[in-house]
Amino acid sequence: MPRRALVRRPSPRLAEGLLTHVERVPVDVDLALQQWDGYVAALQAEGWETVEVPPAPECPDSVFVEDTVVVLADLAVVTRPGADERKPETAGTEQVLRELGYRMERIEAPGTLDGGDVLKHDGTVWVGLGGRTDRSGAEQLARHLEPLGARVVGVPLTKVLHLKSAVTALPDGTVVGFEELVDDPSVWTSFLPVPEEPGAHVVLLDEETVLMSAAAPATRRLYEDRGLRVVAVDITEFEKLEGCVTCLSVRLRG
Ligand code: CIR
Repeated sequence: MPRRALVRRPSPRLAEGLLTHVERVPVDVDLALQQWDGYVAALQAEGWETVEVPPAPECPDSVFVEDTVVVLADLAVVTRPGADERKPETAGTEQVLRELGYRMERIEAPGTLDGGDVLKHDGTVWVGLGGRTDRSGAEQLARHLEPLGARVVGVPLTKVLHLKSAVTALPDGTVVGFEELVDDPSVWTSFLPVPEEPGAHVVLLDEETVLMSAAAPATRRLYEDRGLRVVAVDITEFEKLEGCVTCLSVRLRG
């Protein structure tokens, strides 16, 4: 089965992206475009076919395509993003996944859910309940995913934008997080604190390889000491907008 990833070219208005937990720092849009090319090239070099969602130039945050959909097996649940500015972003993602043959469901109003709040590993789906995802959104997601055998667990989120800004999972299921930003690490039996905030964000490329930000060298060494191969990319311009490696793509596993 091909391993595909959805990506979406940054908007020329990227620098106007939303900010919630960090101060605005000027974004270099040309550099962001170069970094996005580097991110896409890194996925491709690791054997992932990338599929571009049609750009949404009028939506500054549209590059963060992960927030627009949750995909499990043959089902794509189109989200209803918590920020009104981001709600128009879902149409393009829905169109592409429909063309790829996915079954479609949708988070309906008044519920909200951002894909960045959804961490999946081995049949469990943790959903961060914070500024962007509410209980109705999480309940709707559970109704769509539970028939596929998933166990959906809501977790509190107050310190960061999205659940996956706080924690992600390594290939062996160890949940990694920058502890200061995790509301309740005891949710996970195997929680590993990492020394740098961007180190908490990994994209699983295969069973032994993770993609992560170049801004977390000490965490990179920690992962390498655990036997993982690490691909690191510069994404400084997206980090200024509370983005991370996870939110720049949607991985479709065949
Ligand atoms: C936002 O506030 O929605 C964007 N500036 C950042 C979204 C990052 N997405 C993610 O972590 N999944």
